[in-house]
Amino acid sequence: MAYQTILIDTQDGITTLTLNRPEVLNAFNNEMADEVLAALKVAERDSATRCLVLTGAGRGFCAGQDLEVLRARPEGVSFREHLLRTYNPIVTRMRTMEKPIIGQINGAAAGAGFGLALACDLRYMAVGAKFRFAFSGIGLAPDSGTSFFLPRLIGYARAFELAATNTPVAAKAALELGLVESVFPDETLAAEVRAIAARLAQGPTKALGLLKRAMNKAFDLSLDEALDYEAHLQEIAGQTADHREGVAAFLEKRAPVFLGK
Ligand code: LHQ
Repeated sequence: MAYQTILIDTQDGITTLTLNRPEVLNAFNNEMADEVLAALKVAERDSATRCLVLTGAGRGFCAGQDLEVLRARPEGVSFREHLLRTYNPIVTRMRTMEKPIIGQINGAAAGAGFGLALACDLRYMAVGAKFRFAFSGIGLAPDSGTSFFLPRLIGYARAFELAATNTPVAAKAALELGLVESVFPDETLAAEVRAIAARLAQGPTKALGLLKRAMNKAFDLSLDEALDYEAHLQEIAGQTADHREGVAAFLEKRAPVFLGK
């Protein structure tokens, strides 16, 4: 499929989705939202994708909604309808896709772009990049899952402070807060992420998908319910070829070769 606003590259089990409107720090217009959603659907189905990397072209990761589009909005356009059509299904897809998603935060991530970064399973950040909540800066409430993810990651008061004051969060501060897993020099970020993604892409993809499902669901469960859900998922994992391969490789004292099946 030919995309106009994103780039897709799939190699060695890793699909890289690059937001590609660098002249506006990869801010979203409707076309980009549609294309991201379409590409996520393809990545979810495609067995050649065993790990997804989300990043931005140029010096930004994603500046959220394109504010020129917002300024030009005709009377009567509903923000609710807009969100239901764009960021909400994107964030839902990212959380329900049973494959690891890495945010390669190459530059500024703000507003819905911050939300997308937070919706990834893992975040690795360039030292020169920054996060900005942005919504409060333009008199808006949170969207794109930011009110959901931020307090879960860093606790309520820190999340509220960051959001209410709209203070930019530099990479080192993001690391200290627990917003990202590691910070790398700008010039080596892509290679570092590639190495991490390669490791995940060679993993037992089905089991990693079930791990993602279990950990996300556990937020809403009691211990008894979580134990029961784990037993249910283990029944599924126990029937995969990768499980059989993992046990055989251990007993034969060799590295497992997981095929994602
Ligand atoms: C931009 C943008 C941008 C257009 C930078 N649009 N041009 C959606 C719709 C409905 C309801 C509510 O919610 C939403 C979701 C949202 O995402 S709302 C939040 C929208 N995003 C923002 O408010 C973020 C605005 N941008 C910023 O805060 C900064 O630009 C960041 C922190 C992203 C980067 O800061 P700097 O590195 O200092 O870059 P800059 O500010 O100088 O921007 C560079 C250029 O990019 C500049 O254009 P220029 O022609 O002067 O080079 C900006 O105008 C443009 N740009 N964000 N969202």
